[in-house]
Amino acid sequence: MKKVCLAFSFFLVTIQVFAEDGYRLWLRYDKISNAKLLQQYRQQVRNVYCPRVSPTLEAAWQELNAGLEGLLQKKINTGNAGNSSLLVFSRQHIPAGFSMPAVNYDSLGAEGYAIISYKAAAGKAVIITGNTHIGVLYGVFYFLRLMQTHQSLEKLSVHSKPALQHRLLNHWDNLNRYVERGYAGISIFNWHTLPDYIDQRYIDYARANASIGINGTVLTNVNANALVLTRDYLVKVKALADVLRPYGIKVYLTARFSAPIEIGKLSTADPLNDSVKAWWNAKAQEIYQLIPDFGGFLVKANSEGQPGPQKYLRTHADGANMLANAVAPYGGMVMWRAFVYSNETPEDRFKQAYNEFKPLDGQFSSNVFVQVKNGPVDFQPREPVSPLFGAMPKTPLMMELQLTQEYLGQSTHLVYEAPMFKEIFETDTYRDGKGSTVARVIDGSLHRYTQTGIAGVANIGNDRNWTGHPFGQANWYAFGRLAWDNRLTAANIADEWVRQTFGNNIELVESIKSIMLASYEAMVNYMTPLGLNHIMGTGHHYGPAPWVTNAGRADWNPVYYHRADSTGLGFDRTATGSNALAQYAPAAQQQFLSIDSTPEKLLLWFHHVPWGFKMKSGRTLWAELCHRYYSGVDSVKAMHQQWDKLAGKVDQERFRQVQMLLAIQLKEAAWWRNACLLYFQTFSKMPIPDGYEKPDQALEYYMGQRFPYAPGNGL
Ligand code: BDP
Repeated sequence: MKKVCLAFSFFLVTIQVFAEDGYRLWLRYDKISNAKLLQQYRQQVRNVYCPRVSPTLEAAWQELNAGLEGLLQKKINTGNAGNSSLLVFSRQHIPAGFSMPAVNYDSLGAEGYAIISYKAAAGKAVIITGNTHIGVLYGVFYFLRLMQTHQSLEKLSVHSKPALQHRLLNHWDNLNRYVERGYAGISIFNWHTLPDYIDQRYIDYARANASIGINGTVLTNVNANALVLTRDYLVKVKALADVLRPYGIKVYLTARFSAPIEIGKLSTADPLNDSVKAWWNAKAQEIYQLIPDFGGFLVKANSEGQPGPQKYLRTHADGANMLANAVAPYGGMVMWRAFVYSNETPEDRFKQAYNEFKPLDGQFSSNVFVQVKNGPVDFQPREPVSPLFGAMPKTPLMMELQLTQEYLGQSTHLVYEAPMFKEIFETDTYRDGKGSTVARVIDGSLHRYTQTGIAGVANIGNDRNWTGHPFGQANWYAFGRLAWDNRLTAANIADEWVRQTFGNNIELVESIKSIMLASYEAMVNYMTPLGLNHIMGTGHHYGPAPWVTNAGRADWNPVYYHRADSTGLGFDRTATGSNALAQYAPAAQQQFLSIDSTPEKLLLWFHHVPWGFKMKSGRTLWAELCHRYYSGVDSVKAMHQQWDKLAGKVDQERFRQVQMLLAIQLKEAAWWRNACLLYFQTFSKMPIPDGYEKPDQALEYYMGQRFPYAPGNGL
């Protein structure tokens, strides 16, 4: 008997392992675990009326059907408008003679939805509706989320529309499928087998994105390859566009500025040259013939070696407008990146994007976005916000966030990014008085932008679970949810995600949430506390290397950023230093003017602080630095212990995966702490305070580490 049981349980485990490989993301639709609730839901959702009059409503029906069958474990009957308890239709298809409950369609815009409970002749019913079919699909995902997170379906009265118009993923995927800063396998876009082979993953990718409201995707790397603009590739792009379209997702491509030379055989890419303009116009026409709703181009120009208009002594506006004119007749747009800095310019790198773009405000065509990274340098664990936010009232700014954790532990560290996104959104730029938050710049309410948007650099690859680390999925999820509604809290979003991804057991939910919510600050502490930044390894950006002085250019060296010397630590960006502070609005500058007034979490971004300076805790800067590094590692220890307690409550496969990854994170957190403190100690000349476990290796050991095959950094 025992043997049979063992064999049986082995069999079960095998099934389980298969089922919980993370592929289903947050769209798992497993049977409602609470018997009473299941009973209620079954009574509430009987017949469904959903006329499948378009590919989008077909997708809505498919999702609803799969979702409900999974959650309720019963066959779903289709009904008519009179006898159904769930009705799904758009404003154009209100059934004849149907007495509609009050829906404020005018408040829903082009993508919003309403979900309303009402009393029908046949009993209680719910309608999911919107002005458009895509609005309805979003509503269906919302409804399924309510059930997956065990919410009540009674008295629903939801009206929701997105805060931003363009909610995009940016894939940094190359045509050879290598993903720049990708830590989850190779690209999901298989250019070799497209257009004839449509991987199920494309459809599941579309579903996942639609479920969180993402409505656009840039398929290719910002370090662009012109080949994607050739006919051979465009037919492949069209195949992807066709798959994504029913889910409301437009495709975009990166445009290599020198494409007219590389694939067009012209001798120049000068944006004011007539043949160049004609080439791009013809290219746009060719693209739109294949893909009538093509979104447009994303461009990295004159940045890190990418070609651009400055080679021809033209401005970024000249370059952007030329491309914008080419796509304008078809309703396309151009996202022109502000991530520019030059090694020929001796100016503080922090200041360069602002110096370059601020003077161009007002010169861009109306279908151009300037796309700005959240901070002035480069996706560091914690950055102040870019001074461009609020400084370009006449130019819609699109914010670029990084979901792939290039500088945040890549895909071995559990770091939930929503608290960071929220911190960025809530920062006050003071550009138009108090309350001029970054969120209000981006959602256009501050300067009445004519178009609004946000982009997240994707963390997706062809790993079975999409993101490498199972918790990387939460960052993709949180990005979409916040792009839709930036008022959601990091805790709300974590709650939703955990319930859908791991289950609704309250103890489990609370404990995973607390791990997630502690993780961002923990990572900042063990990597770059107090406003340190850019002290990672060269090239691959893996691990600590604050000692590096020999990178290709001055502003790639960690020493450029931390400026440690015998007197102290940090970069003076006040008037006595680079005066980058002057780029912020006066009221925003105020808080950073003196060491005392600067929030400690950003201190070393703005000040060179003496080692002996007394911090708010009463500790010296050096002792505080030690304290932060040690507490960061302690937090990871606590996260690890909390996770261990979930044994048996999380499926075995994901439990083990996360457990092993947390062990790596703990090891690497201690590595960051030890390497950084030993290095900075060579300047502070102060001991690591008593009571702290001492580094187990000497500085030379850490400095001698090499990682030639660390992922994410080119082929
Ligand atoms: C940096 C990445 C580099 C990207 C660049 C960019 O290290 O791979 O190409 O940003 O955003 O963070 O263009």
